[in-house]
Amino acid sequence: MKAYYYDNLPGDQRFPHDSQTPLSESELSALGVLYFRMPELAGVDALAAERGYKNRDEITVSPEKMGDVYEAKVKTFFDEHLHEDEEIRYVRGGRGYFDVRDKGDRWVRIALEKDDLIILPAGIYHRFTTDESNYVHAMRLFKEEPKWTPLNRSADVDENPYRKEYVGQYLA
Ligand code: KMT
Ligand code: NI
Repeated sequence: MKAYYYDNLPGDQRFPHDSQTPLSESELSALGVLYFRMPELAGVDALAAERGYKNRDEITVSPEKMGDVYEAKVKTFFDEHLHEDEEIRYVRGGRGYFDVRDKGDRWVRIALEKDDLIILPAGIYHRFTTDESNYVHAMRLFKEEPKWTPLNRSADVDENPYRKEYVGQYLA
């Protein structure tokens, strides 16, 4: 895992966009974003049990798996959104970038690779993309019924109760 400010320069979303300004794990946790290195699945099972997770699935985001819809999917994942539930993502292979907003509404890029696990709190604005390798295999963990419909950023979603709770807890 490596976290840094996104450079906001033009160019494919899958490029690193590394501004060379890193963030530490504690800076991430101040935004409610928790990182764990998980070389063993048993560690994930324990974390999931402790936090009340009941469901999980696995997804491979790649042109081989997704075919013609790959490019469209990757663009959709990169639309800024939030979820009304905490989300855990555990990378099993390949690489991906989760971008989250910081207190000043700047994009922070979190580069994940195999055995990296991240917890994004409910209500945080974020987006996802593969990197230039166009391949990531990830486990997605859900608390209950997958209530992880992406709510794209808008003035309305800014007023969503889960958003307001997140802002009150982490950005106030
Ligand atoms: C999300 O919430 O944006 C995603 O789950 C992206 C795909 S998981 C690698
Ligand atoms: Ni999401």
